[in-house]
Parts: sequence; C-alpha cells; structure tokens
Amino acid sequence: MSERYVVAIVGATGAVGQKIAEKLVERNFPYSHLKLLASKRSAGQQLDINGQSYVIEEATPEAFEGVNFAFFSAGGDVSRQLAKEAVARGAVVIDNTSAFRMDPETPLVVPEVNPQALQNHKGIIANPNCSTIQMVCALEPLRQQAGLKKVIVSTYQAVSGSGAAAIEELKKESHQLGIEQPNPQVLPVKSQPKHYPIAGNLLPQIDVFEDNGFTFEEMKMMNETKKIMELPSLAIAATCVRVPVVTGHSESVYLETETELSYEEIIQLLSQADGIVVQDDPANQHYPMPLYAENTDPVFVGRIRKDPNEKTGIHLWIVADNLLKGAALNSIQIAEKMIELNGVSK
Ligand code: NAP
Ligand code: 3JN
Repeated sequence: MSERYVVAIVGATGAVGQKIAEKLVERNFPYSHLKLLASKRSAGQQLDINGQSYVIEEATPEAFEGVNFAFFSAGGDVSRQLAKEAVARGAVVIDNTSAFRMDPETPLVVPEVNPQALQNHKGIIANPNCSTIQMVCALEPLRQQAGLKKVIVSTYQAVSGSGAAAIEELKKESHQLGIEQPNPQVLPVKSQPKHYPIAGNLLPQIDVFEDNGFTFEEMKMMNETKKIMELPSLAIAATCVRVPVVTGHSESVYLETETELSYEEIIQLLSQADGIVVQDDPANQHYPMPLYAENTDPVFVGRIRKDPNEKTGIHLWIVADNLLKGAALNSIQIAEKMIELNGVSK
C-alpha cells in the first residue's frame, strides 16, 4: 500500500483553508488523517469535509505532533509563530502567507515553473501570492523559448483574495446598490482607517503602501516573480486593483522577450504548457473571464497580441481561480511534487 500522511490545515475555517480541504479530497491526496486547526475562537466547532465531521482544534505548537504535512493559511503572524514549531515536530510546512517567501533559505515554488527549488528545502516551502502564480505560469513557457526582459502587469483581483469577510462585504453592498448607503468596514485594508465601497467601484489599493508608492501586493508580485523565475534583474512593475468580482483574478500583462516570437509560436508554446488553457478566438468572442474560471484548475490565457510598436512585445490576458491555482491547488501540487520526488518520509 502506498504511504499515507497525517495532514494539518491551519486556518481551516477560512476562504483558503476550506478550499485546501475540498481539494485534498477531490485529488485523492494520500492522507490517513486530517487535522483542522484555527484560532481559539473556533476550537470545538465542527466542520464537515466530504461528509465526514471534524472537530476544529486550536493551532498550538503541540497540535503538530505526528503531522507530516501542514498547510498554513492563517496569515503571516500565525505562520511566523507556528511554522517552525511544526517543522521542529517533523512536519513539512507549505505556507500560503508571505512570511517566508523572500527568505533565501525557503523555496518559493510553482510546480510548473521551478520544481527544482524543492530539492533544497529546510522544512518550509512557500506558496507564492495568487497573482504571481498565475502570471509566472504563463510567462515561463515564453521565457524558456525566447528569454524575458520586461513585464508590466495590471491586475483585476477578486474580493475572495481578501478573505471571507470581504466576500460578505461585496455581497451586502451589491444588494444595497442604489437603495441605501454602503457602510464599508473591510476593503481595501481592514486595519487601515479608510474603507471604500467595492460594489460598483474599483479599489487601486491592495494591501498597504510602501515608501516607494507601490503597495505591498505589488511589491510581492515584483519580488516573487524574480525569485521564482531566477531572474533577479528582470524589469518588472505591477499595479494591483480590487474589482467587484467574488472569485477569479484577471491580469493584463505586457512583456518583452529577448528574441522575437511569432503569434503562432506564442500560441503553440502556451497551448503545450502544463496547467495552461489558451482561450483566444476573438472572432467568436472567446477569451478568459473570471466568472467562468471559478472552481476550475487551469490558468486561462487569451487576448494574445503582438505589440504594434515593439517587435519583442506581447500582450496577454491571464485569468485563474485565485483560491485554487492561486492558493489551495498550488499548495497541494507542491506537496504532491514532494511526494513524487521522494522528499517527505513518514
Ligand atoms: P480568512 O477567510 O479571513 O481566514 C482566516 C483563517 O485564519 C481562519 O481560519 C481563522 O480562524 C484563521 N486564524 C486567524 N487567526 C488565527 C490564529 N491566531 N491562530 C490560528 N488560526 C487563525 O482568510 P483567507 O482568505 O483564508 O486567507 C488566510 C491567509 O492565507 C491570508 O492571511 C494570507 O496570508 C494567505 N492567503 C494567501 C493567498 C495567496 O495568494 N496564496 C491568497 C489568499 C490568502 P478563525 O475562523 O478561528 O478566526
Ligand atoms: O488580495 C489578494 O487578492 C491576495 C491576497 C493575499 C494575501 C492576503 C493577506 C495577507 C496575502 C498573500 O498571500 O500575499 C497575505 C500575506 O502577505 O501573507
């Protein structure tokens, strides 16, 4: 019989944690036992996964005794407090937060792009930011063939990227639209003094502003892309915008390769790449849209155009389910790849 693993989900009651639990079941991940962990507030409550009832436990250092894989999605502070405690007890941690992403000792992995980075882990593997993951999946096949010089990306990010409370805020405001004044409390950033409505609006702020005028979300995209693609000198800039969509992040990406690719070559490279579905048929109005990407695994790429002025310039429209390929699915694919590479023993 193949090996089975004890798996913990930290943040199991959250938007990402719930998707991790669903995907583990759907993909037949070889677990013998699931431990659902969350804050003290939720301890003792019951959660149903695939018809089986689980009691949520408080995430404490001792909760990781006997755990083989621990998926963390409870925010950076919880990861900073508990990830090393889990590793000390023998677990491999796959961390969905930014806590360790830029740590030189921590691999930052998208299995379709840099599985080789898994070879040198020290117990923690970082799952990149959702917007980064879907973009590098589409950039990598083009980079492999023609190199990559420059990337300019604008994102259109769904509210589920900001958690369960932001989804509720969009739903409530959508019902109120044109009837009563909204009273936003969560978006763009819950902990900051000003909140703005998301229904009928766009918020050009995701996460807090840095001194250079970029937001932390934008800096994450820029720095993480360089690390994953091992291109420290890549010219890259991001503008991240929250849009009134529940799930599915979209991105308008302009890139320049080192050598020129024809339209046909771009289509061929993307069509052959793992995890990518090309939807590019303008004559039939066929292009990726977040509504149709929700609850699906691929990264969808469309609106593919050669730049009219720069012969190595390419425009792409990239859409994926931010809670799946952007978080839960990529994390589980990391664990599956580690098992395949024989990187985890019981
Ligand atoms: P969410 O819906 O607000 O859920 C937060 C989860 O964290 C809940 O399960 C919550 O448990 C738990 N939690 C909060 N404080 C805790 C504590 N002190 N100890 C243990 N658990 C605690 O948020 P989400 O959207 O799932 O996102 C969670 C985190 O995942 C984010 O903060 C981010 O770091 C990461 N994330 C990553 C990506 C990505 O791009 N890969 C995307 C989205 C999110 P209770 O129910 O008990 O409060
Ligand atoms: O806003 C989005 O669409 C994605 C947000 C991800 C997120 C939310 C809160 C904290 C992150 C992340 O994974 O980059 C973090 C974090 O920095 O851990």
